[in-house]
Amino acid sequence: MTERIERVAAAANRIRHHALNMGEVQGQGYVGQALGAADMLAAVYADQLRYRANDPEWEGRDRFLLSTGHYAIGHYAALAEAGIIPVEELESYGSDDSRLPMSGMSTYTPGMEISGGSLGHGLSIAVGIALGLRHRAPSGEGSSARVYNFLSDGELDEGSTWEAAMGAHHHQLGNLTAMVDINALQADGKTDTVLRTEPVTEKWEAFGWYAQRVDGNDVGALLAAFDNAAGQAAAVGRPSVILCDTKVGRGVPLLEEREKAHFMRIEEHEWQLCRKQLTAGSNGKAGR
Ligand SMILES: Cc1ncc(C[n+]2csc(CCOP(=O)(O)OP(=O)(O)O)c2C)c(N)n1
Ligand SMILES: [Mg+2]
Repeated sequence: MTERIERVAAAANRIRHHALNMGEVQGQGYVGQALGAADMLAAVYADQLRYRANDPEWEGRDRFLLSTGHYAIGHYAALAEAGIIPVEELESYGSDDSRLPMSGMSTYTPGMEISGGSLGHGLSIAVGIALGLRHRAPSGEGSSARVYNFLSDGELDEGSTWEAAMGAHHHQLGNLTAMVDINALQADGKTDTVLRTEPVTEKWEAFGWYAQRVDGNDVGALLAAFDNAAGQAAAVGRPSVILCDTKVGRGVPLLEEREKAHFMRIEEHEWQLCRKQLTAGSNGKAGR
């Protein structure tokens, strides 16, 4: 397990560096979310997902659906880490004619399965894809591909998320795993001041899901949760959700302390400091 954790943590560290480099291109953006969710994204791309880097539309691939389109910066970093898009392309982020627009769009980017910016729709699409995969294989036995849906705590405000949750349970979608980034933040402020969604774990359980809540910045805890989900949920046809408490800006103290963290403006002279802080924090403990 130690080697596995180190490998994923090192990937998370690279994802964070990529995200800072991309953020600098625009001078602003959803950098805090990328840093906060880097461990979740690394756990998916460096440990869980079956994919072919040179054939992103390979039929047998696991599907990773980014419901939160504004997290695209973190997702692009993960796609580069996975070898699906070239690292050099990241510097085109948000520019005219780039394949990497500021909000994730499936028509532009290899490996971006959906256009998720209209929040609250990702889980419904994931349910449809998971059902489709079950029915689709020529043998009639269904595909063994899995569907991962990444959503945010803000999306738990949306009724459509809970309709989809009910549907997944009804259809016994053991091939579906949802991951919720609980960073306690939304565009309009702290999540508990916008709409109190707690107790979150109990809600998912009541909707029939196998729910686990973990520190989303602890790679070991994330991997253990994926292992539990595979063993206990998928086997009995139960959808599973991993509720991940994360810290916005994780790994860069300057950004962890920002008041306005949803969409950050970072001054020119601060980027180098951000990188230095990230490197200092990760020395000797890859990715953390
Ligand atoms: C259906 C819909 N309503 C509103 C918005 C505007 N919006 C963009 S990001 C955001 C915040 C959602 O919460 P969360 O994803 O938890 O925010 P973060 O953690 O990134 O701050 C909102 C309301 C949207 N994109 N889609
Ligand atoms: Mg949030």
